[in-house]
Amino acid sequence: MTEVILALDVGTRDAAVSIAEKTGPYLDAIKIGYPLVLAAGLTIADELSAGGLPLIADFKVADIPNTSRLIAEEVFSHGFSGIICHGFVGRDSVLACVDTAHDHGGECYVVTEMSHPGAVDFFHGGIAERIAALVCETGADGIIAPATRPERTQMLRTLIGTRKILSPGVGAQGGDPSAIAGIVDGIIVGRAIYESADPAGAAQQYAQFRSLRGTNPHLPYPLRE
Ligand code: FNU
Repeated sequence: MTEVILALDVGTRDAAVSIAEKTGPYLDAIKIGYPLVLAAGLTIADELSAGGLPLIADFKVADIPNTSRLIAEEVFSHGFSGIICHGFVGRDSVLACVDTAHDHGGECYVVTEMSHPGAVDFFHGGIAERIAALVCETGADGIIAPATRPERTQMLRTLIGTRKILSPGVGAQGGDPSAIAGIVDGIIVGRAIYESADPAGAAQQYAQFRSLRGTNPHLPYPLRE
């Protein structure tokens, strides 16, 4: 099943709780990061995780190993089940996040290539491929790869095998869920759900793509595993 992960980037605690409650039945996880945590405080994570859905911390951790470990410790003491870190910081920093996540029974996802247009400035030319190799070496649980470039995400799939791919960029950034859902383990959707006049209805629409997992026949790279 291709999971539906809500990127809950709203600016108040009340909006976050209200949208999480309305959309929860159609979601597999919720992802929060700087916008909500800086606005509402980290205790919003305890509150949302009490709702029962897995909660992913999108702080794109990119620091020295010790600071990365301190950030990850804080994350996992507030009910999160996963953390997102950057890969370009190198093996030791990624390992700090991976090891801390695993010490707490959680998961670590590494950004291999971002979804926005400017991501091509640095991630293309071999960097995303090197980060994917690092993901395999460090035992990270999966990658973040762009729904806006399904052919790149499919290429990354051949490098990481059955590790998970969570894919942002669906909806507001132009990514087509029917083009990406078949090659990833989860689509990450933010504004197209939380800015909708009917967030529950929008989440329900995206939930229809759950059944596409492993079905995308249109892309050139075969799955390695
Ligand atoms: P929406 N996000 C992203 N692209 O969009 N973590 C990346 O490459 C990446 C991310 C996050 O556009 C982004 O920060 F690594 O409203 C936001 O929280 O659907 C969400 O995914 C996309 O939100």
